[in-house]
Amino acid sequence: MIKKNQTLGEFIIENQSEFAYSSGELSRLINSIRLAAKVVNHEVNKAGLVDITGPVGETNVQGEDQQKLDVYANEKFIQTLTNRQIVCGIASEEMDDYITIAGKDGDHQNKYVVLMDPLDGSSNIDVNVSVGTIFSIYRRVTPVGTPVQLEDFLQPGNKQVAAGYVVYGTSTMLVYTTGHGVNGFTLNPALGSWYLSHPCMQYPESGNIYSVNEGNYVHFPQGVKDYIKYCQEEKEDRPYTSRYIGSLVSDFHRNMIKGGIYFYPTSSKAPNGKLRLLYECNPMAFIAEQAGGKASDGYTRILDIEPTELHQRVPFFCGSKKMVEKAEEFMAKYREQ
Ligand code: P6P
Repeated sequence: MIKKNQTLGEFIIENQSEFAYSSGELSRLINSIRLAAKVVNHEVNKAGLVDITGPVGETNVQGEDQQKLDVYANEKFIQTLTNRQIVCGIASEEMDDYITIAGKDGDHQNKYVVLMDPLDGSSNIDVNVSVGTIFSIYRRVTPVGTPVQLEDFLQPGNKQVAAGYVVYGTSTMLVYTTGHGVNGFTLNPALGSWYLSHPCMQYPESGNIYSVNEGNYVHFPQGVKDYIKYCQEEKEDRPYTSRYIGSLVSDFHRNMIKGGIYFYPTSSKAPNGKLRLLYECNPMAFIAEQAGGKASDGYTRILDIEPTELHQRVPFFCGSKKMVEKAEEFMAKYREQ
């Protein structure tokens, strides 16, 4: 039941039956994410005022400087998920390995694992550009009652039970899917409530925005170069508009509303692209497909890729279906047989 402006809490209760294995645990999981998102939003919004921006002096598993807000956001989501006794394991961009949560009696009865990028685009924090949180939720595959294992995290994206993102932008939004469409909730910071502002989000079938870091052009394979030139030529509905914020969540969110394609392809500098399969590409691909869009690595559906490592990277093309299919046509021309 979709009623515009209903609160997130009302929405979850009214749509409880849609959640896989609707034992209420997934609802409580989504509720815990909305609480953590509010807390992180508060810190993100005052980052310029207190000394929690800027590198913390350590680097994460990706070798990227850890901004203090990265560390803070990671801790807040872990704390909230652990306190609510809902998940049996968490993997994060900010942690080399996953963590196991034994549950209140140490009996490992919790059924869900969460994979997240707690603060994506964090290099934008100290220049006041929007950032985001991305999360992906699976039901564990190992027996309930035993400690969670790596295989509980290395599941293909088509097994996700829920996925979503928070965009800390001009307004703060939580956008998520449980496999029954995509709904966007806007935070009213004065009341601390999330309101259903964007029910049943759908990509326009095509669009005229392309989002890629063109500074990497010389390093792209010929198929990507040809597609970029296709976007730029004066023909049919082109040239398209180039929009690239450098924050996946923001570029994705704008393109889902206006129509467009985001791509972070393979290059000679980054043979597997930059984005991580498990906690960036899979959740965004689940949302994209639920909103009528498409997501691939240029050849293969993202959600069908069998993961091999927790932090593995994949090339990523995501957006309006017709635009992704056109990009794939150019990629196919040069595919080594
Ligand atoms: P580049 C942020 O670090 C991120 O993971 C995405 O949010 C963003 O789209 C991309 O990397 C930007 O990478 O190499 O273009 O600066």
